[in-house]
Amino acid sequence: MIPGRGAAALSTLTLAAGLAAGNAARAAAPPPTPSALAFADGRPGASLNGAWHVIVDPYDNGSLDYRSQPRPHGYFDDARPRDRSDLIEYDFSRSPTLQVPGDWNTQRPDLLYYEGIVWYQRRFDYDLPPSRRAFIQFGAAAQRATVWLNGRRMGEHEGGFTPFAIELTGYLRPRGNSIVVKVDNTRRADALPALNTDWWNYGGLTRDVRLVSTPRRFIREAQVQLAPGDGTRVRGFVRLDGMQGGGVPITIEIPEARLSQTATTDAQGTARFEFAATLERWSPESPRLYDVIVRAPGDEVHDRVGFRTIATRGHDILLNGKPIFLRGISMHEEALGRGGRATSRADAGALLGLAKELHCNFVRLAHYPHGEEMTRAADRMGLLVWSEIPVYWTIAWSNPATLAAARAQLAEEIARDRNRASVILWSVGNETPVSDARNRFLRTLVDDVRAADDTRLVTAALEHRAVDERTHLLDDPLGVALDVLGLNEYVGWYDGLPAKCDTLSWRSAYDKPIVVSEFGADAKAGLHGDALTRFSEEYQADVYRRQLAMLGRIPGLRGLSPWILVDFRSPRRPLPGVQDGWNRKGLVANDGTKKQAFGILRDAYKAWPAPAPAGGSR
Ligand code: GCB
Repeated sequence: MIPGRGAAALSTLTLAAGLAAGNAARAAAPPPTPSALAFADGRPGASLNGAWHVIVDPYDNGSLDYRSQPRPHGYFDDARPRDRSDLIEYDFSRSPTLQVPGDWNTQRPDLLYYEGIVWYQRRFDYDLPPSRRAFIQFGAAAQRATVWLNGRRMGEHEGGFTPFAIELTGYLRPRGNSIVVKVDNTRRADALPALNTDWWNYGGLTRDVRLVSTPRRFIREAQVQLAPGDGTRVRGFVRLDGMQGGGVPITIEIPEARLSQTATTDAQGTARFEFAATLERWSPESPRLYDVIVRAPGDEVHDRVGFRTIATRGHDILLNGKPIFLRGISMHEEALGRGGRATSRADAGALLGLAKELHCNFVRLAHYPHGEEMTRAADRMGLLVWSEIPVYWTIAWSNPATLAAARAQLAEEIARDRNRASVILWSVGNETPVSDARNRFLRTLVDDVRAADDTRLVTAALEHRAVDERTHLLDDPLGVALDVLGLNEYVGWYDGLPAKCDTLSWRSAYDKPIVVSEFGADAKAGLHGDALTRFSEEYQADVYRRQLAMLGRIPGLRGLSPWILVDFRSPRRPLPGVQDGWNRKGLVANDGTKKQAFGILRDAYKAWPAPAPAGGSR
């Protein structure tokens, strides 16, 4: 981000032009069906976490020969020399190992800033009964992966934050399987994220890898949620894989509520259902989860599901029909204390535990889908979630392949978390510069969300513009398509000094709830000065104090998620002795040290006023 960019980004588009652009040329075909298996963790199989051999391959030597032509095999297979004269210039079995799940950057000092290709390999045994199918499921491979099993190329995946599965049925051996994964985190202008971000581009098999065994016909996906409305009806669908013809009976059970309902699949293998139910509502104060069991002949899956409704009315966000104010914080998926990607339930618990200490009821999981441990922990801990895909800053808005990749990531994110009560907001972009091409792109994503999931709201983190020295206006044309307007602003840091907060007024072109999705200031823990000393804890604390006073003057403010919970690694931040490669806007340093501003936000949230009556504005 550049100083003052928020205030200077004057849009030349009128609202009407933006609308027209949004309506034109929307993508007609639905995005591809995600490959990941819902409920994979509860199925038989084997974890493939642990030590994998790796070959670091900056020149793509595994795929290309010295003329940069594809090798016949196209990859580093698990070859060994046939005799002592045979020339093979690599050997997985004698190569070092890296832990999976985990980014490669923080496991080896020489890989800290490495961007490129790493080949992962491991061996495993798995005796698959003849009546069953097998899949390998990756929680995430950052940023793209190609997978070979026993010398055969099985599939590939693009997008570093969402799960995918590849079917291995028919190719597994009971003993001595060798799996090779080429993982490539090279940044590309047409990818998501693109070339420029303010976080580190961690590479690797960053989430769990699991071998999953299913019956021939199995439950691939199911949504069981409260239907929008008065919260008295459960609605959803169950999709089978391996169908021949329709008419398969499905049962949906919620034993603790003594509910058991049936439905029947259509010719495509999908059963839709809706039934009346009296269920205790999930909320941050009472994050009640029920066991839900879905059965099809020969298969059953279990989930822990919370039931709540979320809607907007005028400026209000209504959780279970009642206005709620989102007391939030933004966070990256970086492990507290250790740095690098958060990978475990304990990592998720530590980060969200800090949010609870702040008296938050809301977290913004920036700027890409975080691991499933995070949203499951949010379900258990009673934290509402904003979830987003890395459509960040400037991307290739006019490139159809980029749009396809964004749609695929969004579909995969929704499919993974469609039963998480905590997730209330799908965000389609962050600080994206207004243009016709961008509006078309983002409107397509909004349409996709609406087609895939009517039990959550759509948002985006938008910029604003200065009408004059004392007035800022939120009128991004995308606002017309969103339910909730995210607003990023850095008054007091990139935009003037902290005292600017005291005199600024805000206007919005929309009668919709606003969530200030970012504000903040850098402070190095332990660096002290006065309230005008950049990078001191006092400066950051002053920005928080003045921002909190100013926010009450934003019309329709219904939540905030200041930037950010914990300092995070960013190559855009070189200031020696202060940043040293870290964005220091955390309320907490990566070693867990709390800065002064942590206490200011915690106290403000603890005493936060009750929300205004429905329909009113604060
Ligand atoms: C922003 C971005 C966020 C940056 C932050 C900053 O507006 O959305 O990704 O890290 O500003 O610190 O500049």
